[in-house]
Amino acid sequence: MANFRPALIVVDLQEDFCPPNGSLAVTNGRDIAPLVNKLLASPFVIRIATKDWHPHDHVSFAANHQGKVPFEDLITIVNPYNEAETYESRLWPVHCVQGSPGAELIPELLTSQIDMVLEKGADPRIEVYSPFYDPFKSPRVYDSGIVKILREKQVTDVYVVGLAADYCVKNAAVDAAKEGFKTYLVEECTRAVDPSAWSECKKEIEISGAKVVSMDGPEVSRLMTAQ
Ligand code: VGL
Ligand code: ZN
Repeated sequence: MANFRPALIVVDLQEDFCPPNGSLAVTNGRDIAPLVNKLLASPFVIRIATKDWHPHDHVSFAANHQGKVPFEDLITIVNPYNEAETYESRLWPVHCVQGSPGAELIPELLTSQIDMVLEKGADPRIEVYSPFYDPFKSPRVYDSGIVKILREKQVTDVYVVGLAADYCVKNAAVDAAKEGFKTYLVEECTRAVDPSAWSECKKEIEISGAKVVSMDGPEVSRLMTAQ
């Protein structure tokens, strides 16, 4: 396996996305930690954790829009540099406010095995689910630089885990595939905000070229035996 250089991206495994107290708790979100830790022990070229990292006045908080209901209502996000470019985005409870306890990575995660933490969502004007870049085509408002990091490390394969499956994890996997990495979303290491829509969501992920794989499958076993 001369040319197998895997990277792991642990997306938003933060208190606010986990029971019992998270403001945007994903059902059973905390339960993925032991399996994520197991993956972290594999010989990845680089292990990156991302954090959702919002200011109080973030556009995705329903509380910042009069009369809007979290989880239900949508808002139109406009490219601040190109008002012709817009997208619809869901509104959420206040979550992952910069420096708050809810924005902390959960203590169950073996952070000593993580090489780098990337924060996203700091621009109050736009919603960014992907740890790669925002959904705008031109000009792009946010770019984390993760593609450069992965290329510098000559990464070939990207494994994506974390929360939430149907938002940030999905967007991370889709963008990794779009950038040409062989991409795997490890299903046991994620949970969805809306589990009833997960099978439909998986299809969308696979259309992008990323594969939804199992902890017991060959893509993960290969990690344990690779060097
Ligand atoms: C996320 C909703 C809002 C996520 C972040 O990490 O999936 N979901 N902000
Ligand atoms: Zn967020």
